[in-house]
Amino acid sequence: MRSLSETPLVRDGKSIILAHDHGLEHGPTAFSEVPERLDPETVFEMATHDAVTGFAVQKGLAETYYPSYEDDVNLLAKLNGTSSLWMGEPYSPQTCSVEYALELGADAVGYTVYPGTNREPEMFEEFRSVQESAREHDVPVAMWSYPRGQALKEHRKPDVISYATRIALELGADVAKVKYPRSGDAMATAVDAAGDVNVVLSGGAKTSDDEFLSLVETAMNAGASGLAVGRNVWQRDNPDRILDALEAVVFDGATADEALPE
Ligand code: FBP
Repeated sequence: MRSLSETPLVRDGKSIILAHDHGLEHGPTAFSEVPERLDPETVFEMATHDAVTGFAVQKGLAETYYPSYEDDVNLLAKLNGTSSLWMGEPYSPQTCSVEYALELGADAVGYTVYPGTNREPEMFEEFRSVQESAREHDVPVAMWSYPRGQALKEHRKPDVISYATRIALELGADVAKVKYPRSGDAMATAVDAAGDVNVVLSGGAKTSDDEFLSLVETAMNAGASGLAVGRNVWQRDNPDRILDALEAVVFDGATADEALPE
């Protein structure tokens, strides 16, 4: 089995995954302030930035647009997803197999699991089959580990997030993508709970340059291996500017202040 560091998803042990599955997960309103980005090609272009080690999209976008970008972009095929029209218990059905993702040229695969929901058993079982196929084909697996469900009042509680990273380790993921547990100390605990699994920070709703880069700096100081970010990049007017700054913070250890151009 290849180690994660031998794959293109990681550079010097770190990753910046650009996520662009929001057309499915959140719907076209996610693009209302940047309507030109409804055209997936505009975001594929962003993924050619040097900072981006993986580009997470659903198979429909990969089928249509990835052939023009396969030399410049590392594809992380998202293998399940759900729309915000679904009002039932959180659940993310499988939309693509590992084998089909590889046919599309995927360098890595990603899968959302919602621990704590009534459908956790099904999701664990479905992740089992994805993880085992990924091992068979020697392709890394990133788990979007997002605890949800009626018993959870607070999705970002420190204990909940360290449980989320631990679940990624226990179920055999290579990367755990988690929401920020509200402090650097809690992030460090979540990183410890993950053992040798790389923990990446989920970007969240768009915030100011300062606020976002400081959050990334705190997460990196806490031992995170980078981030998987969507809206905080492609909802910005100047995505290259924030990608340059993220590259400096994640790969070069710059502070948020150092990374932000005047
Ligand atoms: P953001 O950086 O925009 O939060 O994207 C990360 C991500 O995990 C996406 O892959 C996914 O579409 C979205 O967040 C899910 O967000 P939520 O859990 O809030 O629906």
